[in-house]
Amino acid sequence: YAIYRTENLADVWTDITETLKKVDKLLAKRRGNEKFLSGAALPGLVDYAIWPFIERLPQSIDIAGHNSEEFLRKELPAVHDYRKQLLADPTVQKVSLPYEQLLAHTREYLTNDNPDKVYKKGDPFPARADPNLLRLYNVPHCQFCERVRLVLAAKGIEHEVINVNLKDKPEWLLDRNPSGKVPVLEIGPDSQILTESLIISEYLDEAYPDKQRLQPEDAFQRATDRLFIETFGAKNTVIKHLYVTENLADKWTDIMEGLTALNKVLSNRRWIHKFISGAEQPCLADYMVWPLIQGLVVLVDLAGQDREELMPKWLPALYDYWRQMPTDPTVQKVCQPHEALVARNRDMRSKIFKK
Ligand SMILES: N[C@@H](CCC(=O)N[C@@H](CS)C(=O)NCC(=O)O)C(=O)O
Repeated sequence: YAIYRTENLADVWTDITETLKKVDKLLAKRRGNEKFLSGAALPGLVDYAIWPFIERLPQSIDIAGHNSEEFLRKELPAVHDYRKQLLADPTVQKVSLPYEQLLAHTREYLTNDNPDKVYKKGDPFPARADPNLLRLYNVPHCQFCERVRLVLAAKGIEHEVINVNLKDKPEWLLDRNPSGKVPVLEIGPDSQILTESLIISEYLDEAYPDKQRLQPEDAFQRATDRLFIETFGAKNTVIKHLYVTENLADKWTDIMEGLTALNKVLSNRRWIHKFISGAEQPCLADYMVWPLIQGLVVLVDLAGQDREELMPKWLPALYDYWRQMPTDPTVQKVCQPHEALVARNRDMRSKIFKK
């Protein structure tokens, strides 16, 4: 039962092995030299009553990250041999699931049972129940992960999300992206890996051409969109103040200079369109800059500025766009409302600047 009760099986591995060895001893004693517990040539009621437990027993070993086949052979000889006999029984073959399937079901149950789980160092790798399902390694409040989630939602691409703790990273995240950054996308049965939010987003748009296209057909327009996304990202240094500046009001002149530059980049690109796409729906470029723009307005609020007074006058492009994007159903589905973001960032800042 450890698998259902203990988040980090490595912590209780000694208890698990001790319990398993006791089971092995008990089984060896009861069975003697017989094939089955019934003492007969065929399994009896006692065997069928015990089998479901023996059948599931290796799961705790595999889910704890060890190799159950090897462990059973070396450490639990009675269980290993008894399993071999029972697995040869036609009734067991008819009724029981193959072990790999049983394990996959349990792993799926353990993962899906707790979609809010945040994986950290030492946590066993959550097995991919369906290798054809895309998997996104994610941090809910990360702007770059939000880019990818927007694209997945806008295109309606099925996927699963594994949340990770960036302060205490699981080893298997570092295996997948040695820089330790999210987002990371894991693709197909060969577990191909892609990193970098913009690259992942472009890949998704191209790999799923039957779903709504988010990039322009024209190569030059695609290139200028990319240039815009990269320029906006590179110029967005002002956001660092959220994390490094305790008193934002003190730095307001610097912050305002940064915001004005970004307002200019946006107004140069957007003209009078609702969205950067120029169409009725946002495009990939919108989904790439939107998470960054949300952060900028949070910064204005947390600096104690009167947003409704300041922005329409001095940062009109950012303001208008900030009001426009939440009309998009994908943004409504994926993004947190502004007030929630402000509260989260205030909370984060109070932890950073706690004396
Ligand atoms: N250029 C990357 C940036 C990703 C990034 O910086 N992610 C942050 C979270 S918002 C991260 O994983 N930080 C963890 C670290 O640097 O150790 C992208 O666009 O995907």
